[in-house]
Amino acid sequence: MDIKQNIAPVTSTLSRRVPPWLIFLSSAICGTLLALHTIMGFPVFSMLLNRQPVFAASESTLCTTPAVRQEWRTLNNHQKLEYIAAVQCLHRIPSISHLQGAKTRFDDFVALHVVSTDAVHNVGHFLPWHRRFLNVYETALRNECGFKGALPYWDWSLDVASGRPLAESPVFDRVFGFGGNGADIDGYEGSFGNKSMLASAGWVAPGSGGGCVTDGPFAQFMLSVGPGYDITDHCMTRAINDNMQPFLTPALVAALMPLTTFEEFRIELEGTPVTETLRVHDAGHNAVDGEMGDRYSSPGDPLFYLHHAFLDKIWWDWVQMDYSSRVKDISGRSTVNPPHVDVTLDFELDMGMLAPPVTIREVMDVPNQLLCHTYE
Ligand SMILES: [Cu+2]
Repeated sequence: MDIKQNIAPVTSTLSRRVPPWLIFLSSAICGTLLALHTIMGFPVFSMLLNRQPVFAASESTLCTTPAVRQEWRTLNNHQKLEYIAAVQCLHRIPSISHLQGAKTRFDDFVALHVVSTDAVHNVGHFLPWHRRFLNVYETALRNECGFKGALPYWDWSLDVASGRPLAESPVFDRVFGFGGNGADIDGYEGSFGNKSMLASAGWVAPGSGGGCVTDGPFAQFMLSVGPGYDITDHCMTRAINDNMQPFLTPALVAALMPLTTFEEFRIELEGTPVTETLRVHDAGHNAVDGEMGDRYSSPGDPLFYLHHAFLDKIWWDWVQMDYSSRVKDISGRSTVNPPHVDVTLDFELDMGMLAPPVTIREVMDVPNQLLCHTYE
């Protein structure tokens, strides 16, 4: 077929119908825009073409180079300090969540967890909700605090395997970590909301400390939300507990991998009160204790994100062992109290004012467009 013959009549018809003054005017406008674009480096054309809101645009960017989430002790000192600085930055900038008590962007995440706790624990979407929660936190560190790296994780089973006290873990380093234990409180008996959990687990004795963290980059770190449902200005506390070590062994992590259904996996990972004794999720919280042992306000300790990133990695490792079936496997009740249904891939994960809701389906595969990270 002769292409020229097909195009020629269209062009000539156009030039016959459009008056010359309109062609002149259009080229003048286009020329001005082009000049602005090239001289000022101003994205005139993209501004005119891009009608998407900023948030949606940044979220729909294709995942070409996923952020590699690494274990804390494998980061070099420079990377560790950059991450710590980004968390401190989030703690300086003002809240946007409109959630009660939240003063800073860091508080926003604590406050969202507090109001969501009863809806997102001991349910089928426990792992997907926390995966999205970490994703929104990591995005805030990057977009609002200029963080270039990936959210690190804390593999506490390495500390248990070392045979050393947990307080000697690199995550508790005073310079290249999150600081050490809380100040000693005489007769410390475990933090708010924690005693009944410990009792139902056959009473694991509490650790030491219990007061404010007094050293490292988060010494006297002030929180506005928590403990529990309270809205109080208080310091971040810790009570590192070596009695949790038997619940955090490498063998226990390995024992999760052969479980064949998501239903067994999620229950075995999350722990009490659905299980009778502690599992890696709740034992990890209670090993740091203080703020981290608080069911509601645990994200007040920056270590929350490293602990949950490791739980998220364990889930992803489990999926990869039988990818084609496990990447679609989701189950569990939608609410703790009846009436409840079983969650499906269409179930929505609510992030309040912090980010748009996404479905469980959108967070099942790692890395994908939305999450854009992977684990090392
Ligand atoms: Cu949680």
